Amino acid sequence: METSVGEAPSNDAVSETTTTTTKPRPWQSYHTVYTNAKAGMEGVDKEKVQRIVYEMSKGSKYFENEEKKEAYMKQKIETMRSQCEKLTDSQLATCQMIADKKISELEATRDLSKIWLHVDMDAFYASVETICDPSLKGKPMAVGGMSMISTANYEARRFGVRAAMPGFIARRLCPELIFVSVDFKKYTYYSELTRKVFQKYDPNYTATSLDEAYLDITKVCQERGLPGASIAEELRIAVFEEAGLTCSAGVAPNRLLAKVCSDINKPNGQFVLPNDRRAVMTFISSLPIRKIGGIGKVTEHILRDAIGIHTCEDMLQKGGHICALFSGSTAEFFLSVGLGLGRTDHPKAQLRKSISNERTFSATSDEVFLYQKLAELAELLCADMQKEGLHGRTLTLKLKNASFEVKTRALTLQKYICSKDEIYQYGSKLLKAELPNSLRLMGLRMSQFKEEFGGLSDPSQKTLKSFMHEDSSSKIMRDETCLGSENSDQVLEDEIKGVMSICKSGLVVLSEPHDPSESPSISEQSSHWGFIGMEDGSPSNEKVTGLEERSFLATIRPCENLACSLMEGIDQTARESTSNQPEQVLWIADYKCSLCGVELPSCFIEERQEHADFHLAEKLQKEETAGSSAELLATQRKIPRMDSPERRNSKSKKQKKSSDGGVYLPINMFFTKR
Ligand code: DCP
Ligand code: MG
Repeated sequence: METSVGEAPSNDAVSETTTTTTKPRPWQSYHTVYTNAKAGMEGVDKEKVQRIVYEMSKGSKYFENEEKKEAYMKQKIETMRSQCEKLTDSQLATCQMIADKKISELEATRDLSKIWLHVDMDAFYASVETICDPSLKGKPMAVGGMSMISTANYEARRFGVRAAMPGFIARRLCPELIFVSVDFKKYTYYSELTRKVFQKYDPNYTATSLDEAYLDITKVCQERGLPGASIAEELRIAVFEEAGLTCSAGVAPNRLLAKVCSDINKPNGQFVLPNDRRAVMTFISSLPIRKIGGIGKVTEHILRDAIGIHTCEDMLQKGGHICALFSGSTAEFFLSVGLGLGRTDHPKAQLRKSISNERTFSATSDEVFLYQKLAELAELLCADMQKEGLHGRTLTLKLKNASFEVKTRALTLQKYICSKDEIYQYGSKLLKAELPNSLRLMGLRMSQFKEEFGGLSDPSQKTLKSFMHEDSSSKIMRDETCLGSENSDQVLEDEIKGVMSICKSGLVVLSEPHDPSESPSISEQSSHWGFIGMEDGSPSNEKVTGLEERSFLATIRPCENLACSLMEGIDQTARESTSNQPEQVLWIADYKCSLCGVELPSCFIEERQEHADFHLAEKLQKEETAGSSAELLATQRKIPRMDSPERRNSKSKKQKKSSDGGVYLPINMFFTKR
């Protein structure tokens, strides 16, 4: 078992192959979730993985969407860069003062009195499968099938095989890969065994998924006069004795750091960060920002390429830029990351912030059908709201067009509503403005609930807070939209999208000034389908900030217009614990995919998006297969069974039988090509 104390991990361990030839290598800029390193992928030839993933998905809708996301990110970086250039010295100096003030305020909140332990099982599903079938030991194996794998053991990871990757790509990377079907009953059983152990160390432990938990071990350390390292070691041995599984642990003064630490010595290891400010600052000084829960690919790239922030410490060095360019809550989160701060209390149950539903259907511009869909959604939303006694006043319509472009349109009413007729009535107004359009998905979300659910009892009665927000139209817009992204991992969001106008009806209508056709991904990125509010924090439930701070910083920020025109938000997707249907996938109990049962905790932001994209691609394929001519069916789409006459006669060498009895789908059959 590996144990260590102290230093921060180095940047992603996956080796970057340097190029010596001048041949074009388009895959080098093709970064998907599949090409991200996970524990155990040290030494993987990243370029090879990128090339294979690129070649196997090129031309597919998935690929196109990835390209759009990439273009979106580049655009964000450019915008941010040009905003940086526009900052005058005096603006920067003022922002630096604001940052310094915020840093000292944050520093004053540092709590080093708690010892947190984050435990994460090693290759969980794969390890459970290996216990059940010891013949798998030492062989590269993945849990899942040809379409999607849930995890891979460490042997397979050496080939670049990882969770959320389609199985057919994994098999190309590792031809001898063994596939084992997912069996949640087993994982739940083993998870219960591990929890029995956690319970002994912290009866109030918080399990964030089947294989992960946070434990406050302060008391047990005190009572037994043992350091966190010993308790962690003991707990890991106890888990092994109880369940026969290894796990890794991180021990630190707060939850955010404990999570980072648990990944450092994976598998079967632990890392302890002492409860000492200097130790924390040293650890954080070289910690790549991507290691922090809540900072994903887009955020990482924007901070790195536009502002030059690579490590957590850089957040403090560039505090002036951060305060100039981001809203208060985001800036505060970044600065707190720079200080290595995180939550030290037990996460509390969160109030529902929104309720939503959505439906995917074959792309159509038939308005009768679309209004009928809207009526169904209104009825469903009304029923869901009634079950919980909710009355809301912000209604958001989400649309996805035939090319995967997502946009949201929201309106906020002066009164609270809950009836299906009212929802339909206002939903129709939003829909009407978007037609004609060919759509494949529609969703409705209600937020801003009555007081008992977190809203104001009388919307016409202003609190000081709402008054401050209403001081600036951009603030209203921001708080109403609180743009979160369901797309990939980005912390950042676009604040500029919304323009507010007061309609004759007295509605405050929020709309996006951009023509979504110009940059489709932008509307998708900016779509918020989570909840409104800032109660929650990063994926590891780190509290970020409240609205008070947001308005405080907004009012004193010298370049409000700049800040408003830039990015904001803290990985809303990750905080989307209350949304019913974040994508076309419904996450049961916020972690289990309703369509296939794959478990993805809310912190698997990229993976969730990829997973949702996968189902969409799958659905598209089915739709188009159904719509295709019989000839097309026979020649392109139909995947003959291994034992079918067509298959036996086929000369194709690409189709292989998977170990789980399924049929190997080559990429061009799996994804719908244009
Ligand atoms: N999981 C999944 N799909 C993903 C990621 C994870 O279904 N995209 C499931 C399978 C994993 C389990 O969740 O076994 C736990 O996820 P981890 O990220 O902790 O991955 P592992 O436990 O498999 O590996 P390790 O923690 O050793 O990196
Ligand atoms: Mg794990």
